Amino acid sequence: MSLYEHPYPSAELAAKHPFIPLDFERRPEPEMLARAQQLHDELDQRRSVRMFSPDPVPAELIELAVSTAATAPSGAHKQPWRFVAIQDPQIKAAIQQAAEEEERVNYLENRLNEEWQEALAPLGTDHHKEFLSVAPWIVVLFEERYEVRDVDGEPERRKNYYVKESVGMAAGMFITALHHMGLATLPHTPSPMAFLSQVLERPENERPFALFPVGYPLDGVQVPDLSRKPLSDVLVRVGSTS
Ligand code: IYR
Repeated sequence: MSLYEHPYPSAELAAKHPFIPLDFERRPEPEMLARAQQLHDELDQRRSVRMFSPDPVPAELIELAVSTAATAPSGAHKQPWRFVAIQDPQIKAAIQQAAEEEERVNYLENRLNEEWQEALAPLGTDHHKEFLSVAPWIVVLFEERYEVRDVDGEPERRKNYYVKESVGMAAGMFITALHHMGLATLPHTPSPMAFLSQVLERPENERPFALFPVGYPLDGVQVPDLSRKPLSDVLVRVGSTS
């Protein structure tokens, strides 16, 4: 079989799951380098912020960020993600209250062990989470552990694959999309997060993965003076080079 033929062994399967030509443009290497450098420099500017401006952000921008995140690859193309976007001040306040209660136990009743507290010290975090009601949007990302399909009027469970990996990749693309359009966020994982399912009335097959306040950074906000690991600490090359 040549590369250009359909990979399925039978015409029946090929008809059921058709393939189409890939839309892909090869670029000259100098252009590739310039684009790669530009994206790197842009993303290197990204910082998580914990203080937001209350200025409104149009829903269309949130929709575009979610659409971009939903281009992520996923196990067996199951797309096991659900983004819940909240603007309603009452729901945001309810989320803040529940998150702060969980984090109060973490920080003040030592549910975070000593090593963890030490790791968090440079970030200056505590159990107060004002950003949850100040930011104009909260987006909660849920992972769909399984799919519920209607089969002849009966709900049937279909397993999703590599759910955490898939949803993690979508989360990264969501953060990238927000930064690229000029918005800030903070991946927040109030722990435990089960209260989000109740407050947002999500079904049994969905589990909270992470929560993102989204908005503009508060004017004059400061961020921890952090540096990123150098390439030599994050990239290992093995074997001979060509
Ligand atoms: N979820 C807690 C603790 C926390 C954990 C990590 I990992 C951070 O990078 C920051 C905070 C909280 O949000 O306070």
